[in-house]
Amino acid sequence: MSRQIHSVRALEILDSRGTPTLRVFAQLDDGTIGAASVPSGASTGEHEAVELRDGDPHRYLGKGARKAVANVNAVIGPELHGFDWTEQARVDELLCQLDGTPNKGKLGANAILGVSQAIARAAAQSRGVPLYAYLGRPGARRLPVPMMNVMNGGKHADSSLDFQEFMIVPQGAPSFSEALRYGSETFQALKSLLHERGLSTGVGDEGGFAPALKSNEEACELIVAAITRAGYRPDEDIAIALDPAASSFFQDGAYSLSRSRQGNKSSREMIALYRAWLDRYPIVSLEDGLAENDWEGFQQLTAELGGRIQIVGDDILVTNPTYIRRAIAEKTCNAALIKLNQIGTVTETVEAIELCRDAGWGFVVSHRSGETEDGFIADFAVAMGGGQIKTGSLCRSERIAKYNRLLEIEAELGERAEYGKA
Ligand code: 2PG
Ligand code: MG
Repeated sequence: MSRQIHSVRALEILDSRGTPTLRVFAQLDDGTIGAASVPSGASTGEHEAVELRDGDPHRYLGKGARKAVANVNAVIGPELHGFDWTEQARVDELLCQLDGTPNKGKLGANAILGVSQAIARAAAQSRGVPLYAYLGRPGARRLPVPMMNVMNGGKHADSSLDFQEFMIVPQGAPSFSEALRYGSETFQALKSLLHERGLSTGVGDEGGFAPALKSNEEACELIVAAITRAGYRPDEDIAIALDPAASSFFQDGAYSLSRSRQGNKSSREMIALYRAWLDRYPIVSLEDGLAENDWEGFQQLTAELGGRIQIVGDDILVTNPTYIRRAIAEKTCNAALIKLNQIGTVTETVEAIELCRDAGWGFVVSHRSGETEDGFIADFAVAMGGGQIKTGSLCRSERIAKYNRLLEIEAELGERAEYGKA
C-alpha cells in the first residue's frame, strides 16, 4: 500500500473575528484528503511561534495570510511530495528544518501548523480511524472536563473587566454530555440574571458575556448566583476557573487594574487578592494570574496556592518544551495550557504534554480567541487523555463545534467513555 503524501495546498479563509487565516488540504497517494484550519490568538505570549502576516495595509489591515499560503503551496508542498505520511514526527521535523528558525518566523507557524494538522487528519482518514484514536495512546477514551468561558474581559471584550476569562467547570457531572448541559443551563441562567439587572447580554470574542460590571469580583458573584439559579451546587457540581491573562494589564512594573479602578498592584498584592478570592469563590484553576516574565512571582504564587488549586501557565510557557522544562525545575506552575499554534507542530505539542505528564502536572488543551469551525482540538484533547479542555462559552459556532465533536466522540466510545480530569 502506498504511504506517500501526494500534495498539500492552502487557502486563505477567515477566522471568527473575520481575520484571515489558513485552511490546509493534504492529499495522500491513495486519494484521501485531510483538511485543517489554523486558529489565532489576541492575548499572545511574547515567545510564541510566529504567525506570518502579509503586512500589506491595503488588504485586511495588513493581516492577510497570502504569504503563509504561498509558503505552503510553493515551499512546503513540493518538499512533502512523496514523503511517508505515517511518520508524523518526521513530517514535523522536516517542517521545522525547512523553516530553519527557532520561532518558525520564516515560513510562519500558521503555515506549518496547518500542514502538520492536515496530514494527521488525512492519515487518520486513510487508516479508517477517528483522529483521537490515530493520535492517541491505545485505548484513548477520556472525555475532558470543559472550562467554559462565560464572562469575557481584557483583550477579548470591551467590558469593564480587567480579567480576561471567567470560566465555569462542571467537574461534578457524570459525563461529558451532562457537563455540557450543566454549562449551557448555567449560561442561560447567567443571561437572565444579567437581563434582570439591566446589564448587557452581548458577548465577547469567546462567546462569554461582556457586561459593564463594577468589579472583577462581581463577575464571580454573578457566576455563583447563576450556578445556583440553574439548580447546581457551586463547587461540587460546577466550579470556577480564571484566566486573568495578567500580561495584558502588566504595565511599567505593576499590575494595573484600571478598568475596574482598583489601582496598581505588585505580584505580592495580586497573590493576596487571589488568596482572598479562593476563600470566597469555588475556584479550582488559575491561569496566567501573573505576567509572562514574572517567573519569581509565579514561583511564589505556586508555593502559596499551588497546594489548593491548579496554577496554569499560558503566556509564560507558550507550549514550548524549553520553558516547560524550566518551569518544572523551578516549580513555577503545576499545569500548562496547551495551544498547538503556540509551538507550531503536532509532534512538538505532544512533546510538551509528555513533559507535563512526567512531572505530574496537569495540562489543558486550549482553543484561541480567534477560531474556526475546525474541531481538531476536541480529538486532540481525547487523544492526550489529560481530561481538561478550554474552548469557550456556550454560544458561537466556532466554540460549539468543539463541544459537538466531543459529543460525537462520547457517543462513539459508548460505555467505554470516561469523563473527568486524569
Ligand atoms: C488565552 C487565549 C484563549 P488568546 O489567553 O488563554 O482563551 O486567548 O487566544 O487571545 O491568546
Ligand atoms: Mg490564557
